[in-house]
Amino acid sequence: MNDRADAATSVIHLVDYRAPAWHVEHVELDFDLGIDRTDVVAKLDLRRMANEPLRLNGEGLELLSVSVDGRQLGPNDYILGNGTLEIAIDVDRCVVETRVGLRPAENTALEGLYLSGSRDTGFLLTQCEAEGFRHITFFPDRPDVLSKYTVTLRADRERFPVLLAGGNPDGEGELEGGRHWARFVDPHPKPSYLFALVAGRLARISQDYTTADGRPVALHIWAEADVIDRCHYAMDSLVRSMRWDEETYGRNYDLDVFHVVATHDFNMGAMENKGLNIFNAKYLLADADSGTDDEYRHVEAVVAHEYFHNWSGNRVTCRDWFQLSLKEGLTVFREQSFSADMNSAPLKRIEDVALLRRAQFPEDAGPLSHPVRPAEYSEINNFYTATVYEKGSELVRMLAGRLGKDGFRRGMDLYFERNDGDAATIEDFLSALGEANDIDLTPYLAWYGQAGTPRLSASGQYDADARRYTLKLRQRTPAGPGQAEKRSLPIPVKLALFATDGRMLPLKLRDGTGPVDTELTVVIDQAEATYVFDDVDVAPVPSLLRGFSAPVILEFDYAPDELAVLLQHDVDGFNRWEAGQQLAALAYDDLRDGKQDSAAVTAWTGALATLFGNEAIDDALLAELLTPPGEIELVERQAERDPDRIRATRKSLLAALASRIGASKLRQRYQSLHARTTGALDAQSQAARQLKRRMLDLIAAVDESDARTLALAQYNEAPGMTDRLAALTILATTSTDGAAASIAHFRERYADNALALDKWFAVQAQLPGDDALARVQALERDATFTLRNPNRVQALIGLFARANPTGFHRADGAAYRWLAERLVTLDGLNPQVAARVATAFNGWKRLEPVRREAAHAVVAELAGRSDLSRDLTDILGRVAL
Ligand code: 0A1
Ligand code: ZN
Repeated sequence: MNDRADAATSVIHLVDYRAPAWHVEHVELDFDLGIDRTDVVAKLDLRRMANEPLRLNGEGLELLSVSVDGRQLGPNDYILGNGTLEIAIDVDRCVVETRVGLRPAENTALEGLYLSGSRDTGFLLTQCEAEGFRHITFFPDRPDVLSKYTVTLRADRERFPVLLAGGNPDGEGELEGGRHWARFVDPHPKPSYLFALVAGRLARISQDYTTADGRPVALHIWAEADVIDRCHYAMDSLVRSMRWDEETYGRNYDLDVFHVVATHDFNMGAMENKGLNIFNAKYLLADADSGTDDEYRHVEAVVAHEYFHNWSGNRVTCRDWFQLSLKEGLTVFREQSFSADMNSAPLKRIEDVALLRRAQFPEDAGPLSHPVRPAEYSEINNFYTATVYEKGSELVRMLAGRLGKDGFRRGMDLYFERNDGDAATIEDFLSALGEANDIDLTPYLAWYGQAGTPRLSASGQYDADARRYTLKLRQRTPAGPGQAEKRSLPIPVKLALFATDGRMLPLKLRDGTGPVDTELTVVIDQAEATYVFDDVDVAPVPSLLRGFSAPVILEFDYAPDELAVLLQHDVDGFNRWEAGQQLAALAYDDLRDGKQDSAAVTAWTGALATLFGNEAIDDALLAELLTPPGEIELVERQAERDPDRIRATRKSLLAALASRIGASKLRQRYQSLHARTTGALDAQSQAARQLKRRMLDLIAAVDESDARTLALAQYNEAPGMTDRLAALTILATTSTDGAAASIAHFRERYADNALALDKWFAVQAQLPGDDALARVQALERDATFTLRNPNRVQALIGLFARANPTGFHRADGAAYRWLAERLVTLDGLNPQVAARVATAFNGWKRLEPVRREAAHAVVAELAGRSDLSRDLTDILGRVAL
């Protein structure tokens, strides 16, 4: 487990890819499980593919013995070191058997085999993606080595009554001394990163399922007894996901059992291990008393995501880790489509694009910027990024849009058929999609290799005499780390033209083919392109990039009134919201610059005040429309960032909106929503809660004491967590001292609920202002705080650093220095989590000068250390550049 900096400099390049020299056709694993000590025997059935010695990966393993075809090797028969075991072998087929010892209870990195929970009651589990399997046994730990697995687990029956591994069950029985065994056979060849086992005391809920092609499947969700009742929504989501993949992609599940396990100790969201998905409890548990509406949607989405990996990731896997987005971008796209089908499609699109802008755009604009398919890496764990996942999904969405629904399905069928049971590349994906449709998609490959968010600038000109509208588009991608010159990309721009009265105009594109419609998509694949529309009656307002048809930053010099037209009338729910966001941003700039009579402020607040009274708009969309860009998005738009100023200006923006609508109307709306609030989970009830929350925020912007009165009543009467947490947040943000009683009450009420306690830490970690750091330091001393639990670390330290701009970016740099100390301690326990938290330093170069200097000093000092993990060293090295 010792990754310390010796390996920090080794960089792996995509162009160096070579096929594996040895295949493992079959692997037999035998585990003798114990918390302090686990022994693993691995028998690898090997076949030579190239004339090279056998090199197996293995890290942190105590090697007990090794044999080749039954012959024990002595220490001179192999080379052990630097994370590999090398054996010279002169036959083409052989069986290599190794025996190793592991120490699960000492594994705080949560990679390989580790203990979740306490020694007395916790359970053992594994996490192998990306390179965790080498912490379990010696193996060619790379995704293009696919093998059939037979796994036998042995353990004390009392301490480990439940024994699980991926694949189908293949027998179980008693052993001497109160021990027992269970065996699992997986008929589908898989890479080592998809291996998993779980052992311990776990409760379960179960459901029978029959696939569309007639296979009966036993579905089991496992969790510790105190939380098993909170797994029913996950089961419901699983069944819906399985049906959806059958109906939408014709993909059926392919084993007799499907296990899902919840753990509180997990570095990421969840993991798609074949037949044995393992979830961070945060994304599996949901109950009315402690789960928010957002969390229900996340559970639904993550359950679907992991299930969909069974085809996009497991049956067709990645040739190497550079292709990570092949499975992740595609699976995020599938998951997003599923959620859109289950909920409201336009709202889902708004949520996804907002996330892309909040997480991926900043990543792509700073020193950690990398292509969706990186060309090199030193630590693959650091590439499970918003770029690989979210931007990767946007690329699949563009391809799907280009092919249309039926064409995309044809392409996906061919992709699965051709690559089933294999390790594939992005090229394989594009060629299958293209060939199934007789379309050359290779130009889209450029999107995968080029980092940075492209800028698309547009300008329009109307000639009233000629009744002609001319639209000019230009594209440019800014230079980034290691990529100075950028190519032009194919950018699909879905567009419509509106008259100022809200009518959509027919689009007669000169030289265009196809019937005249009110919406069409043009693809600009050069630096510049011009489109001429004939027979245009009136000067139009263009609605561009509808549905966010490409992951770019659109620059169009809209007048405030034009944006107001789109905000009022655009039928594309996403673009309607987008027009409001653009308009709010213009209003924000005016307020920041102290402009008294701002046309943008008037247009924005006026349009929203009108929409506020429009009964035809549903509550959820209205709530979104009434939300201006958040502090993080606003920070991104500024050349030099001063978080205090951004926060203050955003507050005045909210105040302007609230006064325009009027406090009494806001209050009335709040009250009528409140009167019909229940804890019900249907879309309408959720939308009502969301809008109610908006009302409270807006009321707080003009009358804090009124907002506090309403929030206190809401906190006390809340039928569920969504209302309770929203009220607590308002109380704590408007007066932390005044919220002390509610904060203490919440802590007491949820003392035994780890996920609810995380929310308690999270709310307080995000409270703005000068005393934020002291508050976070006090919270660190709470008896329930620990650096050993990733969720707790993210709730307090991660959110403080990433989601509390005024608190973290103190001008005196004290929070930067504090974070640096925590990172060093955390790194000694869990390098992956330390590296993730450290990405909070990503944007330091664009801070205003005083903060920039303070951040730079801390980052440079940290980056200069030689005692940190490869994970953290890699992030710091890139951030410091
Ligand atoms: N493949 C998982 C994400 C994941 C990646 C790495 C992990 O451990 C380091 C764990 C999970 C997914 O996309 O859901
Ligand atoms: Zn995934």
